[in-house]
Amino acid sequence: MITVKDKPFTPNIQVIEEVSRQVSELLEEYLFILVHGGGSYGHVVASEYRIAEGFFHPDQLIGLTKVKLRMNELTQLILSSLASYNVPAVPVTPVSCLTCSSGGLEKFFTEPLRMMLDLGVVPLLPGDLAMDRSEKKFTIISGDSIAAHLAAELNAVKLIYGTDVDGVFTGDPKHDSNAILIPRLSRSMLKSLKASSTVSDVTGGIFRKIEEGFNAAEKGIKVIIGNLTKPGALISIVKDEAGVLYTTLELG
Ligand code: IP8
Repeated sequence: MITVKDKPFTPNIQVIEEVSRQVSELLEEYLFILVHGGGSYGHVVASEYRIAEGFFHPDQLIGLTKVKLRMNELTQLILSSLASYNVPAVPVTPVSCLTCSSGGLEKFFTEPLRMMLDLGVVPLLPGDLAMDRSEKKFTIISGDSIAAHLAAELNAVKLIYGTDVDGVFTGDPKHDSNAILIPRLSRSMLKSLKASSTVSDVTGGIFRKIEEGFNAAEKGIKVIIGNLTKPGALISIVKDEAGVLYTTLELG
């Protein structure tokens, strides 16, 4: 939702601004950690250098730099927008405070985040490259994984995944007019959904959100996948207001 996915390096400024505005309004009552993905920034470069596959050639190393350059650009745009709405956000770089093993998140040093939250500061984290303890040596850690991990570790009440459609559908709502929104999604429904999907993200697109989301839901967190391109949607979802469509992950 924060980038134009089929146009490399193109932000969706209007959406970034509207979400920033809503965060600033909600900050009077709620604490937030904001996590953003790679959109049409990080994924383009990560896939060019095959970073998510791990280390297999020294020519990939400059790809690490290029992924950071592009992700920093996107983080900077979001940070500027948050600052313009007076949101006290501080960017936190995941590659410096977490490690992975075989592509999965292994350890996260969350102390600085807890201290920021205590102070009313909003940590802003991107999906990132990460050092990997296995023979992979490095990998890409999705913002979706980071968000689910932090939600569980910091006892969040809600984990909200923002996207540009109303939630999870039976098909791709952008190409299939018969696709219907699934208001409550259970794990058992996932398999048939996967069979009908095409995914371009190096980290697995919507299914990553769903799978990571279920891990958080198992720890008692309410997990929602909703359309944050709609003005006011974040406020409605945070406050459980009626009238907004989304998907909730349901256990069992
Ligand atoms: O879009 C991936 O984050 P995601 C970040 O949340 C990079 O999967 C660096 C491609």
